[in-house]
This record gives sequence, structure tokens and C-alpha cells, in this order.
Amino acid sequence: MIRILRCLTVIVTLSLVVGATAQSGWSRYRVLVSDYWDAQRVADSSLGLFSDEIEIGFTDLIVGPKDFFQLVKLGLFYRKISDLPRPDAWANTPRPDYPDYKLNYLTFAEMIGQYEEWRLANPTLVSRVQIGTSWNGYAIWAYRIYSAVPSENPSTSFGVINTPSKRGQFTAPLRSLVILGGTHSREWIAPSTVMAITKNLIDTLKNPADSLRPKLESNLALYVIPMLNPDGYVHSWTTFRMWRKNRRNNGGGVFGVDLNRNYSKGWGGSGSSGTTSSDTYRGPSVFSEPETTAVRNYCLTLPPIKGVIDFHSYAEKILWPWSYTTTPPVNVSVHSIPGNAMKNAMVASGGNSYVTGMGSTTLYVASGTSKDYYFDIYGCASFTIELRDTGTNGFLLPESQIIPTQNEAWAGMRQFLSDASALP
Ligand code: 0X9
Ligand code: ZN
Repeated sequence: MIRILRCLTVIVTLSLVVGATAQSGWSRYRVLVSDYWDAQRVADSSLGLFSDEIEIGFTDLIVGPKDFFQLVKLGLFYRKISDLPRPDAWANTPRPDYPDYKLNYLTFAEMIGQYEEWRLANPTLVSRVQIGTSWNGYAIWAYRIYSAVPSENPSTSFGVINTPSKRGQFTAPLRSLVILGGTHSREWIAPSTVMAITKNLIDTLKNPADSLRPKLESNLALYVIPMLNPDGYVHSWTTFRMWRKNRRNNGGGVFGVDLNRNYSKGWGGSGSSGTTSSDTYRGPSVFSEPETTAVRNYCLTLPPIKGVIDFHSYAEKILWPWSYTTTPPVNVSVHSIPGNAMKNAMVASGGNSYVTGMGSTTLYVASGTSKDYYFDIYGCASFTIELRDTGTNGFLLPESQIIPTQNEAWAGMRQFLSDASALP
């Protein structure tokens, strides 16, 4: 009897979800964007972007049941591409009893739970610190992976190796590498990939046979921020799957600042919006948000930063500064050499071939982004990596693609870390 009831429950739940998908009233529309003014109108509208970018040419938008007039108001040619699942259907989708970060997307609580398991199992290699608190009161965590630790002597930035076999030996001057995940809430594959990278880093430091280990030990201090935007991520799980921004209350029932438009470099310029309902709303001022302030302040306390990698999706691209202008920085090789090395390592590992280049010309102009800020302040290698795919599923990347995405990204990171340890 119980079994029959359970079967019935599954069937009813599944049909509800399927039903929700078929008649959700949410659609993907393609609009023709002819020039800069069209692009700005799209940016300033409150229609969500299905495309990862507003392009001159075609851009796909998310149009809800009550949004149709907004689409018409844009005054652009449009065409319906497909139905979309109800954005809140995720909350009701059946999930495995024991979700696994390699096979499933994890909720925020499950994600931090997994990081905590790793930390508690490896107390000498992993520590964490709360670097801030989101608008809705969630902790923003940074995990420190102890390949090396700062020496006791504050007058020197030399490090001390912390892995079991060599604990206490001096290293070269310490250099920091920062890995960021979860800036944009709907890009679930990004924090998922940052989890895999973290686990692989821990395993590398525990494995004396791993050729990367001595390089990490020689001078690198590793910091991972698994989820910069917990409010948005939770919202994307519970309420609106395609949510991108944080959850600042902008008033009038309008929420959210695009954290990747809230950094200081180029803030307020093109490729960002002053309209609060826009998906690229830059916020009322530079670093107005607790999330961007947290990561900025934390980074300022670290040993000299040699690299920052901010994981996003989707596009399969490795992007470097600048974002805010199409004029390249003076020394392009700071980025083109490690960027292309990452790409090649990813391909050699059997992964997809990511496109490399300057953000503003390879993707689009965007002002107030993380990579421009970190490059501007630290002069360091600063990348945005846009993970899978190239548009077939976009932000709704199927779970079957988690492992291949994590694996190719780790291949790229190994290469980057290996090269970074040789930097002055
Ligand atoms: O628009 C963004 O913030 C990033 N793309 S995403 O689809 N993940 O939202 C890209 C920012 C990188 N830089 C440039 N576009 N120039
Ligand atoms: Zn993003």
C-alpha cells in the first residue's frame, strides 16, 4: 500500500513539474538589437536576459506571463524561440536523497555543509573565515587552503610550508591566489566547479606524488570564496531560477544589484545600468553592496595577490581585462600567456576549447566588473572564466555536464597554479 502511495506521489509530483513546464507562460524570445541604443534599451528593461550578453545582432530574453507588454514596448523585432519551465519549478523538482557535488547542483546549505566536511576532515589544511554578511543575513565565507602559511615574523612576507611532510620549512615570499564563485546566482555550474577545484586542491596537498604539490608549497597561499551571493543563490533555488543579482531592496518591489557591475573600476560606464529593475543595475554607488565590500576588504588583508579567477557561466570563454573599455592594457602578455596556457591545458585534458581574449571585445563592454578591479588594484592576472555551455542550455546546464565542466576547469586551474608559482 505504502509503495503504491509512494508511486502515486511520484507520478503526481512529476506531472506537476512537467505540467508546470508545458504551460508555464514563460518563454524565450529572440530580439533583433541593431545598435547601441537598442542594446541600452534592453539593458534598462526589467526583462531577464536568457543570453549571457546583449549583443548587436540577436539577444534572447526571458519573458514571463505578465511581461509581454514590456517586450512589445522595446520596439524591437522579436520571435519566440521556446517555452521555458516555470522559474520556480526548481523548488518542487524531485532531488536525490544524497546529493553529490559532482553529480548534482547543491543548495547553499548543502554546499557550505560539504565545505565544512572537508574543513573538519583536514583541520591543518583548511580553515575558514566569515568575510561579510549578505543583505538577508547569510554569512559570506572564505576558505583558506594552507599550502603555505605566513611566517610568524611580520616583517617578512615569507611563508612556512604547512603540508604534513614539510611542515615548518621556509618558502619563497608568499603570493595569494583568489578563486571566486557564486557572483551571479543563476550560474549554478560556477560554484559547483569552485567546489571541485577546492576538493582537488586539498587532495593535491595530501598527495606527495602529485607534481603540483611542491609548486603550491613553494610560495602560494590559496583562498576560495565559494559563494559571494548567497541571497541570490537561495532566491534562484526557491523562487526564481533565472535570478542574477543580489537581493538589495531597491524600493517599490524592485530588488537586486548586479555585483559584477558594482566594483569601482569604470563604475557607471557603458554595459551597466542605472535602472534599479535592470539585470545589470550597478547599485547606487561604488561598492554599495555588502557582498562586494566583503571580498574587496578581505583581499586587501591578504599577502600580495598574484591572481584572481572569477567563475561564471555561460559562454566557454577565458576573459581578461579590460571589460570597461575596448582599449587593451599596456602589457597584454600578463593575461594572454596564462590565459592561452589554461585554454590549451583544458583542451589537452579532453575538455572543450574555450575562446580566450579581452572581455570587452571577446564578450561585450561591461563596467564595474571584478576582473577590471583586481587588475587595476593589484596589477595581477585577473580572469573571468565563463564555463559551459555556449547557449544550448545556457544557465540551465544539465547535471550530466557537471563532471566534464569541473574536469576541464580543474585542468585549466592546475596549469594556472603551476605557472603562477613561478611568478615573481
Ligand atoms: O556580464 C557579466 O558580468 C559576465 N558575464 S555573465 O554572463 N556571467 O553575466 C561577464 C563579465 C566579463 N567581462 C566582459 N563582458 N567584458
Ligand atoms: Zn556571471
